[in-house]
Amino acid sequence: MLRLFVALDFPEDIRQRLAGLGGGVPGARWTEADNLHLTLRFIGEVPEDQAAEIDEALAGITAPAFDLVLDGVGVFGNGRNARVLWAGVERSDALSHLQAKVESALVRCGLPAEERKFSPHITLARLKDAPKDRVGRFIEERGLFRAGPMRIDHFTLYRSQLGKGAAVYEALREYPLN
Ligand code: 2AM
Repeated sequence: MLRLFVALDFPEDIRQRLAGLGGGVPGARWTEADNLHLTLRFIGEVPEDQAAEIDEALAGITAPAFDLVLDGVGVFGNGRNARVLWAGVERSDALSHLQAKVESALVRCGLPAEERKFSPHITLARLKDAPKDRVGRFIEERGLFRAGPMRIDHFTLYRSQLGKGAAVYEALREYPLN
């Protein structure tokens, strides 16, 4: 079985800037610079023959390349249940278009449709018992964060391997946008 997801990756300088946002929140586990990405679709565990079908379906996607701007930071969950600190993106029809194409390609491969609304974000940290005031201060202080525009000219199929520490992500294949 392979644990898969589809994501956008970012150039080194952008990843360094995102990683540079980290710090100052007790109970936060920060994503390493190399692991920062924007998930288009989490697939989960699939057998190898289905993974091959998924690869083929993703390779068949045609969608235009586009420019993306990263904009602001936020949190999923609130109060004592704050779970994830993230960086956001400016609204992008091209991004939504690509995500919809990925979604329908995967449904055609027999995966169940994603029920949750697409809310594009880059996970900066996972939180456990983070003090509310420190989370609030992080968001205030980093609220003006912006990066880009950057050219998005491919998307990537990743394998995730869970272990003792942070998950290890391996790029299996890149699919060009035209
Ligand atoms: P997250 O960063 O918001 O947690 C690899 O795990 C990627 O897939 C992560 O970016 C994660 O998003 C995303 N993802 C979406 N749904 C998931 C799920 N049910 N389990 C694990 N990861 C999921």
